[in-house]
Amino acid sequence: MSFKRTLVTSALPYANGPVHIGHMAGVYIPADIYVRYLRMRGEDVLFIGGSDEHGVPVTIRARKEGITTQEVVDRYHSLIKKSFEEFGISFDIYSRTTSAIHHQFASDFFRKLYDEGKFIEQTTEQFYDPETGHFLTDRNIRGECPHCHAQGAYGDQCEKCGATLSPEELINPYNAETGNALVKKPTSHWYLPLDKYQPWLEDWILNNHKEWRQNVYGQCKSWLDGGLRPRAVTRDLDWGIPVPVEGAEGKVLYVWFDAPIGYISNTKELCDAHPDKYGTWEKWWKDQDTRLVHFIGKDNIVFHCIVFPSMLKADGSYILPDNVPGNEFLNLEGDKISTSRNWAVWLNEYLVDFPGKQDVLRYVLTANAPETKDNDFTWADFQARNNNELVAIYGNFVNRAFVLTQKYFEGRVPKAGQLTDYDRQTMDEFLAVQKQLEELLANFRFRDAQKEAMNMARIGNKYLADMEPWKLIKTDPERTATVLNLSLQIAANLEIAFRPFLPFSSAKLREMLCLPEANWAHLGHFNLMKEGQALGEISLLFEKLEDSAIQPQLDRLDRIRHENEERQREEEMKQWRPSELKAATSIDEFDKMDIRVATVLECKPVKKSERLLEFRLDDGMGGRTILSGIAQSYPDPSVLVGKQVLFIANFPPRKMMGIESQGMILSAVNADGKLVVTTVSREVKNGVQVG
Ligand code: B3M
Ligand code: ZN
Repeated sequence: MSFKRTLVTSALPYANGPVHIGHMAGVYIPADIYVRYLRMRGEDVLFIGGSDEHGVPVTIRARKEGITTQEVVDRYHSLIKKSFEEFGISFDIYSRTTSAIHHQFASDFFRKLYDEGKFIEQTTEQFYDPETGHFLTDRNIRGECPHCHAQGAYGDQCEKCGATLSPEELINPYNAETGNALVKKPTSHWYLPLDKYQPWLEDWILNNHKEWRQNVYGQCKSWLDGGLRPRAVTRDLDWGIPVPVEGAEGKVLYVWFDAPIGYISNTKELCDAHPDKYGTWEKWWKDQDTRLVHFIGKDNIVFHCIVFPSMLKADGSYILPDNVPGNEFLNLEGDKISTSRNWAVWLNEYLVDFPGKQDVLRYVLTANAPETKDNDFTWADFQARNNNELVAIYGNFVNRAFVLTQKYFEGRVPKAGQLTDYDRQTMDEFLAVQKQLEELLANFRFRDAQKEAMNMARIGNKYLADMEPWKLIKTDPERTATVLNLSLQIAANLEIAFRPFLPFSSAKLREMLCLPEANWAHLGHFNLMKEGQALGEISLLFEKLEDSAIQPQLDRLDRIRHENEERQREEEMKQWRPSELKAATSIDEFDKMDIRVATVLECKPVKKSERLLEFRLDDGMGGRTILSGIAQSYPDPSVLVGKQVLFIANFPPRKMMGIESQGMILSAVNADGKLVVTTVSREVKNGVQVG
């Protein structure tokens, strides 16, 4: 199918925190590369972005920071918008879902489906906090996990054992924020009957979009195979777009209902403001000649491939996405990126530490784009890619071509003479790589595409190294002129090829080369630089990054890791509740245990064991050795030396790691899981019994 125009959207980030490298690698950089590429090809394209300002995450943030929800979204919307601008994410519009236009548009969208009877209304029992008068969302409900009995499991998941939960399954559910016990109360909501759209979705996706990325297609298939059920599109909340139906007070549109409509309302906002430039919004959303592409992360796949298309289909007047390039996740130094745990590289902070180095981050994130599987960002890789690729290949080539031209030809593009076979071969190689590059870009394979752009720079580098103009100049100035002419032509081509990926460096290079306006159609031409034309001022495209620039980043992450461990400990202590009493026992049973007191003479880790400590005890009976699995709780075991401890003296000896253990030292298991050795409150004789 051929299209007249392309409408590109990128997921609307929640305005509950700044943007981090995971968002950039998964969504915004790939979308931006694609859009820049299409624009350079002269295609009609719109790039829509905006902040997602409704939903529970922003309200949680507001309560945490003690400010109003509006203040939260205002703060983060500006911060996010600024970061996108600073990193050259070239939206045609970046708006927000609290805008009046969006509220009206989303409200009308709902109302039309409501009037046409596209929703079903259902009453269900939901958890309610009688003290605050609020219904609670799954995430705001906590309680005891029915599987592992950990305290503080969430209404949707237990973080201890990983089980997926529904709030009904929690034992003693309570309001996560107030701690109040919850009751069930009936409430009615509107549902989009996704089951009705199932056959249509199956045909549309499974039969007609086999070309979608495997991860996206696969997720859709598993949702469809599992059978779709009606999905609530309203919520009991006081933050959001009011449900435009009489008697629905206190209810708002579900955030995942209004947010994707934000793509449309933002398009409308743009088109209404500049009708001459962009035409009508309907042209972009209702004309079959428009191709719609959604850039998203993997957690958003179901909403963009199943829920939103069903909403559009229910309305009936909209086009549907042609492709949904969904990415997997980017990790940071081996751990999942997390806003709440501050485990991220934030864009605003990055620019403070690496001012002007937007393209380095863009490059590294694209090189590690999680296109087919989760991927990892590490600072070591960041440094290596900067030094070994951007500096050593691309930057080095451009710099040499430039410096040599200045040195031998007074900074003017030298005249090209007769081309040799090797020159032609170099150009052919370049053209072959270009073909690859274009194919990869068209297929959303940006990571490999960028590799090909770097391969173009490699071709230039190799050409210079093979031709050795610095030697050639002594014997053959004319041939040197040709070599440098071709090198400068290659440099001009690199400016074009890298422009979608590294827009800032390309702008810099364009200025250095004094390159006249060039677009994608000029790529592959080796006459872009005119003979005799003066070059501009030289500057370095990229700079080497020393270890001293990277170390502070690693130190910061270490600090955060430590803080998180501390916080998790505190959280566990807070959530702790005593375990249930064991079944009744008797004094006779207890009497069988021979518990005594001993003084710790020596206490040291057992070699090759992460768990075991070896105790040498004065038990008043000639001494004994006991091994105890508490090493994790005592990083410095010497603190136990001299303490009087309780131990079971009549366990049969047991060999572990080649050492015989003669009994068991008693420890209390603290709320954070750490073991604390028990001791006596006043000195007693070693060997006395406890009873
Ligand atoms: N705000 C979720 C997210 O940021 C959501 C995307 C909305 S796209 C319409 O991952
Ligand atoms: Zn559990």
